[in-house]
Amino acid sequence: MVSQIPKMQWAQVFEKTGGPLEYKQIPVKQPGPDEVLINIKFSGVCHTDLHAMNGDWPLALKLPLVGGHEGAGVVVAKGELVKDIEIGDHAGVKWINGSCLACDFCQQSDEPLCPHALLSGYTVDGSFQQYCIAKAAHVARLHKDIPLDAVAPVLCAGITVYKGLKESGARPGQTVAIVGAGGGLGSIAQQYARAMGLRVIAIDAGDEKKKMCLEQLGAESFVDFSTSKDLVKDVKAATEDGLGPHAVILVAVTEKPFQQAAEYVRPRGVIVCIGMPAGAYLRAPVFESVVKMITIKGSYVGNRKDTSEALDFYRRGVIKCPFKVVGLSELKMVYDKMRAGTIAGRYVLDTSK
Ligand code: 8ID
Ligand code: ZN
Ligand code: ZN
Repeated sequence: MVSQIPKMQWAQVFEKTGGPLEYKQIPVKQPGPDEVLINIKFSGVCHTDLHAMNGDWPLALKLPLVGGHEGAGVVVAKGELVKDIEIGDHAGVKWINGSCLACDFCQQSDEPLCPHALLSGYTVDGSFQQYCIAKAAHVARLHKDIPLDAVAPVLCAGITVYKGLKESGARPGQTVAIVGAGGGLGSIAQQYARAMGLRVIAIDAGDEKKKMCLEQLGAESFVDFSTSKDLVKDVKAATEDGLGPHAVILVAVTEKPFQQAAEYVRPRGVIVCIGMPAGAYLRAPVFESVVKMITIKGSYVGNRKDTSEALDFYRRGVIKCPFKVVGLSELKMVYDKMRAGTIAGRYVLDTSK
């Protein structure tokens, strides 16, 4: 098996924040004692990867860097301490590449909060390469009956929105507004919300995303933020009693919707912030926040249990992620479309092209 692993591989690399991206050959690395080497077949492209290349966040990244954290593939090598995953198994590289497993947060299965967490495609090289290393304890276990292209977006977008929906506390029959509904996280969020018995108001822009949300993803209504004259009024009006949604899942990449949500969320409602626009601040009127008893919180990816649960929803066939496959060589084109906000759903890269 090991002899089939090449010495060199194709990867998308950038040397400094701001780019440019270079599609080139780099060496394949050997896994450490507690690591696996995964032959990545497909990798989703998350807006986080673009934030990383732009240097949008106040968190240092590894340079030069191979981005990517929605990588699905096959285990081809493993370190001597790895006992519970075998060569030939299917596995996924997610944002949390590894964590210390010993700190206060890791002890409570809150490993995204681990101060020593390794982040795929950010502090360690990620899945925009053909052979990627990850800590065995954290790789997602993928059943062999799951197609590797379709499942890739679940490895970040799916886990994150599933966790965010749980954090919202919304119960079956209640209504959730998904802000940024036509993007990668937003489109999958509608599917998880439906599978969890929630009613969905989708908020985004343009006819392509509107059609996708209403006809494919199960939203009951769509509010176009680019044409609405009074967004707060339109979102409230989309609920039967006009009192607004019980929860708001913010997955947009601009600041404005983070300032608006408190105005349309229902009294006792919960606003879950997931998108991370560069330099953005939250703002909510104190008076309304108090008298409406609003909760505003952040939600950050998911732990290993959220991962297996999110994958289980997918495996049971109740989640369909809209995705388009292009070659790994075409990442720059995907980033151009992402910057323009014209991607409906997710792009998935085929690492063989
Ligand atoms: O763990 C986390 N918190 C986590 C995990 C994964 C991703 C957070 N994220 C973050 C990303 O870093 C990014 O900031 O979630 C955000 C969304 O990622 P994405 O879904 O991969 O991005 P996208 O596919 O570009 O979709 C964004 C959508 O937002 C819409 C756009 O039209 C697009 O469809 N949008 C914008 I820009 N402004 C909007 C507005 N005012 C809006 N939708 C509604 N109202
Ligand atoms: Zn992501
Ligand atoms: Zn830890």
